[in-house]
Amino acid sequence: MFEKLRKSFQSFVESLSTKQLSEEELEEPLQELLFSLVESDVALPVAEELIDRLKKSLVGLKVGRFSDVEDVVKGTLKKTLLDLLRSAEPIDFLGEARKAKENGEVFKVVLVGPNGHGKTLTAAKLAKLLLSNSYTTVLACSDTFRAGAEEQLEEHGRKLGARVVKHRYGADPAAVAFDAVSHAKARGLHAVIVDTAGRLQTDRPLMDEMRKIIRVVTPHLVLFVGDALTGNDALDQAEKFNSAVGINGSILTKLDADAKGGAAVSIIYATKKPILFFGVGQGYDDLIPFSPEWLVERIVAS
Ligand SMILES: Nc1nc2c(ncn2[C@@H]2O[C@H](COP(=O)(O)OP(=O)(O)OP(=O)(O)O)[C@@H](O)[C@H]2O)c(=O)[nH]1
Ligand SMILES: [Mg+2]
Repeated sequence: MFEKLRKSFQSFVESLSTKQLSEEELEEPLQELLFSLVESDVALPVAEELIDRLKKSLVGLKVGRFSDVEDVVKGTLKKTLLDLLRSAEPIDFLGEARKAKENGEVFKVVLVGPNGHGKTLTAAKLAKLLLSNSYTTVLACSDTFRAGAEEQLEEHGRKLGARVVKHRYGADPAAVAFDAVSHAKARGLHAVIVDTAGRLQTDRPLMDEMRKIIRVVTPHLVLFVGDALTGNDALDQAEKFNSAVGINGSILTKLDADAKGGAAVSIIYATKKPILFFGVGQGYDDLIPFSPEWLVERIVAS
């Protein structure tokens, strides 16, 4: 995870050595950092913004006689990254579940995203998280489109001990979601996670279908599930889904297989919506709650 990004920042820090940083001295290392960030899947406008902010904080910075240039540059780098990552208000997933419960509501979450990025497995991971925090949870199979989707979710439900609501293939996905919510209400269950069909952001009828699900369910959270391995593509899709259906935040999957890590930084900055979790494997517990501090500690080595 994040090896490439961490290396980019480390090389930048090591390239600066003088006690007072001038614009000329910074020029080349900043350019290097820019290229290296883009290679690590940080989207160009995001990388440029970061470089710009870094330059503003570093030019003319006088490093005290007894302090280490490396520490000072690292500190500035961390602060700049944190500011960038904090441009989105964080969402506490379990906190939202608790609030819904206190209000006597079923906690409703809809997962959206392109096909294959990890929605179904993430739905199961979220159900596991809720179940282990004593929230009884229903999984709604609103993917009535892809062959095998229902069996896949049912298998997860069986392993987790969560009820799965489904209709026949080809049925209206919004009706499935609605049924799942009614079922939860009728039985006093706490949460519903709606798994939807993977779709391309350009696919209008499917986007309309997604809007219908959201209109019918009125979810507390609509979360975009994006595959970190697809880099800038995940970012592009997150932006498109956000403008098409409106998302509250993202979950970035397959971080365990992604050595670059730039998508995480970009997705927050570009959507101005927080990341709630990182998916880091195929097990139900391979879900890490996200915080800007956690990410910065990993990409700027102490
Ligand atoms: N290594 C790893 N694999 C993951 C992660 N999340 C999902 N996967 C795998 O990615 C593949 C696709 O995941 P799904 O959950 O089926 O993706 P989906 O978005 O529901 O796909 P569609 O239903 O076709 O749209 C599966 O093989 C998952 O096991 C993760 O965090 N790490
Ligand atoms: Mg799926």
